Amino acid sequence: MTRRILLVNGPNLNLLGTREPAVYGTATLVDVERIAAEAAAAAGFEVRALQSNHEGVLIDAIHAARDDCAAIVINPGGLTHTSVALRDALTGVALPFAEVHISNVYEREEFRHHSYLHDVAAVRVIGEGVQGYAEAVRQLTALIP
Ligand code: CA2
Repeated sequence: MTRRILLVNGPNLNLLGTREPAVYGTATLVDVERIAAEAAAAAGFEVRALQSNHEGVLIDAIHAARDDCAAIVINPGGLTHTSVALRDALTGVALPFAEVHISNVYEREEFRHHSYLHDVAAVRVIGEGVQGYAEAVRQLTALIP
């Protein structure tokens, strides 16, 4: 099995560290990708990281992961609460995946309480800040033989 994880960050997560520090902290997307890569390396995996503001780009990357990744860590951003297509892509490739949210979505607006991924994610890490990406990598890699 390929020892590689696809790390996917969805819409607006390129803004990390530039706005809304009270909600999302001060770490940047580059920091997030480093945190995930370090956790993965400790478990013997490498990371391929992608951020996009475009749903179709995310879906294409998930499809491509079928060929050379063992698992996916994804923070779908606002698509969490809206996208059947993203759910279908993730279930379609049948790779185990972790759903990560930096903020505690259950303590925020009602519309953030529903996730289209909640029942198909192998791992969910919610409200642990950017270190949640490391936790997601640890829990997910522990599931891979
Ligand atoms: O808490 C999370 O990680 C979210 O997935 C982030 C999404 C939000 O729509 C989800 O409900 C929860 C939003 C990502 C936007 O990120 C920003 C970061 C800094 C400044 C502005 C937006």
